[in-house]
Amino acid sequence: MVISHKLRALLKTAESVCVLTGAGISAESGVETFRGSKGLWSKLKPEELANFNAFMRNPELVWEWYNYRKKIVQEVTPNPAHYALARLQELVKDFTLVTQNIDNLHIRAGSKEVLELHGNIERSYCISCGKFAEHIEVTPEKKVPHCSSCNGIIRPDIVWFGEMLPEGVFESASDAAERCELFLTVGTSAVVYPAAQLPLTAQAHGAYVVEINMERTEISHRLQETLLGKAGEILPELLKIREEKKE
Ligand code: BJW
Ligand code: ZN
Repeated sequence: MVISHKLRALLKTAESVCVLTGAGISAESGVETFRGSKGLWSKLKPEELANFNAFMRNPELVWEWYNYRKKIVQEVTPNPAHYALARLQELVKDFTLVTQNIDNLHIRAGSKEVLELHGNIERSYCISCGKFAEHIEVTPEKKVPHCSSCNGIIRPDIVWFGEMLPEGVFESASDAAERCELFLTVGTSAVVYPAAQLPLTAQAHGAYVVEINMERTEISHRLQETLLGKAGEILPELLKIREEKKE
């Protein structure tokens, strides 16, 4: 992998960095991505599981699906890519981590104030009164959890297609993209909006935008650099360059 002089220089000097992550950053932890021949959606149809109408039609099925995935993400551990970003945050004055992932792995790796665009699988809330649910349990006997206050149906706190992102979160991510000097887009196919807009916003405001992915994506041709390879190998390399700055 060749790291350009420009990126090396920015890694040493940038005081404002914004990073967007997607499912690919957790692939090396053992969490399946969505798209691609081995992705979750090569086997399952998102329109049957990842929208509100599908949930209302068959909440039992949707809960079974999220419960299964919740178990997986609880069993896996963060990988060197997650840890590299948590460490980078300590070295950069203005650092913003924006994730599309719902797997909680950035927080478990020690990242702070993560902007979660698409929710978090560890949380859930009542569709009637909006109250967050504490310890929900889905069992063969109790397949759909209900609210302890109003008995409404509880849903996972995940942003499905056609739903608005959590209030203020995308706005904070856009602000960070607009003011950063260096923007990294890591392990995302960049096809889901508005998240995929962030690298382009950063670029329009003068940032140097670098993509880290196993393959080129929909937006590669518009960015300054694409580093092809595993996030768990490339991000620790980039971190090393930042850490060398101190010597
Ligand atoms: C590695 C690697 C390694 C592998 N190292 N890399 C036209 C029709 C209908 C809707 C729309 C439309 N145009 C736009 C829309 C809106 C829609 C949208 O964008 N749709 C497009 C797909 C067309 N967006 C929305 O609906 C959003 N809301 C919205 O816009 O609100 C306004 C609005 C309201 C009302 C009406 C209309 C608009 C909400 C989007 C929510 C997305 N939620 C999901 C599902 C969660 C459910 C679940 O988890 O079960 O979030 S979609 C799914 O995709 C998930 C992800 O966060 C998201 C992004 O995927 P990501 O992270 O990029 O993963 P992959 O798998 O795609 O890519 C992985 C990449 O990693 C690959 O490139 C690999 O190469 C790479 N990789 N290993 C580095 N080791
Ligand atoms: Zn309720």
